[in-house]
Amino acid sequence: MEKEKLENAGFGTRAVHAGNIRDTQYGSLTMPIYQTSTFYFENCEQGGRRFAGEEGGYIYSRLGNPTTTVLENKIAALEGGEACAAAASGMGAISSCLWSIAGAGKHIIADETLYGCTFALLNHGMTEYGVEVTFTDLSNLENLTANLRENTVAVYLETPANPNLKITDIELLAKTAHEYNSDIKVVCDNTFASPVLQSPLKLGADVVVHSATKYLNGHGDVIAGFVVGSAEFITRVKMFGLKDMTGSTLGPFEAWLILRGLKTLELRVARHTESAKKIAQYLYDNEKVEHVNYPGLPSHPGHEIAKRQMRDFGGMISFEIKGGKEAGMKFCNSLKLCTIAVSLGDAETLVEHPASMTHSTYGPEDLEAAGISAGLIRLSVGLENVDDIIADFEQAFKQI
Ligand code: LCS
Repeated sequence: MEKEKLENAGFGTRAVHAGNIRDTQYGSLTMPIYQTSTFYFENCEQGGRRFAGEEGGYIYSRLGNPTTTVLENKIAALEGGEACAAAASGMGAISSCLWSIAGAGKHIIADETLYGCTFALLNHGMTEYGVEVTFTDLSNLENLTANLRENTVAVYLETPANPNLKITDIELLAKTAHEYNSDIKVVCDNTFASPVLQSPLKLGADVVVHSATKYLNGHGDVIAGFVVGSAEFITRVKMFGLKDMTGSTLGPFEAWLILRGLKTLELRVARHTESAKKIAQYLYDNEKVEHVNYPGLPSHPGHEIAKRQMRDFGGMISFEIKGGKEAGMKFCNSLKLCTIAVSLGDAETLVEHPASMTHSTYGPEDLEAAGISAGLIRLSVGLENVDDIIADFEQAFKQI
């Protein structure tokens, strides 16, 4: 398909075709796996020219690899960004991104509800090296304006947030941050929504980060991450953040698995979402349930913003059962079809207990501020038939 046509093509078409190159050597339909650490030079002069940036071509797979390049170009097209850098994990992507923006004496404003290891990186990682970090509730714009400073270089958020599905208005946040200082990078973790459902860059964010371990790969067999943004910023992430600071390079085989997973991303997310809507309503109507967090429910405080900035509400839910942590644990331990595991966005329905698992990096006071109660259960709705998931829930509720 011609490039211009592809830019206007639907998501599924772009997921299959964007960024692809034709294999002129053998006519391979799928992108070959260039399982190589290094690339030979015709002579020393050519090697020198490549290192000096005077000639294109690959050098060494930490700096770039053909299989990974196709994947990066595809992700950039799906997020609507100029360029993308792949990393060996979501945390590799986030740390490479943030170390490309901040250093000693610089200030980051971060939302207080974040994936546990992102919180750890910001709260007891980067601060060790002289970066100042303010945690606040960015869904309330006043908290942004009150904390912006001359040395603020980044505003960092997840929406929907892990694990309580809090929604933040990306457009309003980015506008306000940029009015204060147009150089501030608004970084949005788009893992929970995926590019199928939300386009933060189009809403004014500067950078999107992903744990590709989740929906993007979608099959529970890869750890990976991405940073997407302007060509200039991604060059810095690749040539400084990834190359020198973290070395968190994605392997070509993992890149190939994600290319395979992306072909069905739109279909999978539609199914996850359709089932999650039914399960959220089922939980909402269940008298044993205290509270349900799902942006698609009108009772969710971010429902109106989610309707505006998301194309649909996604496959993640969290909820609390009456009886708190004890009842929640009993419920999870009674499930037969659904699996107790961290991670999300897989074919299997997964449940976990954030306070003791994914968010155990938070102290007790931080947990409360972040809206992560002791009894909260997080649910990643899988691709099984929804009636079977609900039947499993029914029998588990009977055990309480
Ligand atoms: N961002 C979000 C929103 C995440 O949920 C995760 C991982 C990461 C970044 C980090 O990505 P990774 O390095 O694991 O690829 N979230 C996990 C979770 O909720 N359960 O297990 C991992």
